[in-house]
Amino acid sequence: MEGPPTVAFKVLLVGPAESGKTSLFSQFNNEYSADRAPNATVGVNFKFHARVLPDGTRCTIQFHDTAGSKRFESVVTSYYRSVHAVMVIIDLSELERSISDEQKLGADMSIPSRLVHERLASLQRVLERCEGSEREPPIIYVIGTKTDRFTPPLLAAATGRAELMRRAAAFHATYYDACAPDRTSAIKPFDDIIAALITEYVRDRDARSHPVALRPMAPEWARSPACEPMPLPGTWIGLMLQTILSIYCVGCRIE
Ligand SMILES: Nc1nc2c(ncn2[C@@H]2O[C@H](COP(=O)(O)OP(=O)(O)OP(=O)(O)O)[C@@H](O)[C@H]2O)c(=O)[nH]1
Ligand SMILES: [Mg+2]
Repeated sequence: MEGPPTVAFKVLLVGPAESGKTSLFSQFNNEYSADRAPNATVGVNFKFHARVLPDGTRCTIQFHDTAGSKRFESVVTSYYRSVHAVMVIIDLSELERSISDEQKLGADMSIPSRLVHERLASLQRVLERCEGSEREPPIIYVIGTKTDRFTPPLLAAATGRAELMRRAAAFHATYYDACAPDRTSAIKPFDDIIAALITEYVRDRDARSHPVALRPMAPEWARSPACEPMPLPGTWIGLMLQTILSIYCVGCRIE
């Protein structure tokens, strides 16, 4: 017997080495420990999360936590195939440190710092790698992390964060601030991405089962004189000719 359908979604966590991907993901998996930093990821680790819709449809979301180290780049690139969503994790404290170092060296601050420029270019590469994915373009979330390394007013003024938010908006990506020790901010992007994928799936499925959604006519329009059928002169002439012709034919058959 056929059971309720199952749908699967694939989500990729990407970002530079040590940006904090595994730490955020471990909060979402209830495995986070403040006393123990995670080991650097080797290749790709994945975990499944499941949700069941009210009609019994089972949604499986596969999260792939990738290594940021350059030596795994080619392995990670192959994981972009058939992806539905990508979470790009960027360390805000590293960006800010690099900006202030450049300021101290008297760099021209009207152009984005070298590291900000590099991180933004990596966002562009993420988009290019997503071409031909299952959902094109995939949902992209940009997450600026390690916000606990800023005091609140400094975070709002962070130039690296502002650049990142601007670029995320240009890519139609949603931006989040997060920090691994703060569970609420760490798990929010994961919960939101699951909700977005499921909402989109349900919307597409319902659109397929009701392909033409016509709006019912408002009662006042139906009563309006403009909607009364109009006797067209052409219609009357046609009817008269048809009647004469049928009388003639019947007459012929009687004789
Ligand atoms: N203060 C602070 N430290 C963090 C945060 N997130 C991660 N870290 C630290 O940053 C370091 C790297 O974190 P990971 O989660 O392993 O980073 P990753 O992106 O998974 O690194 P790779 O697996 O090598 O790509 C560890 O020492 C973490 O403890 C955060 O939000 N705040
Ligand atoms: Mg990792």
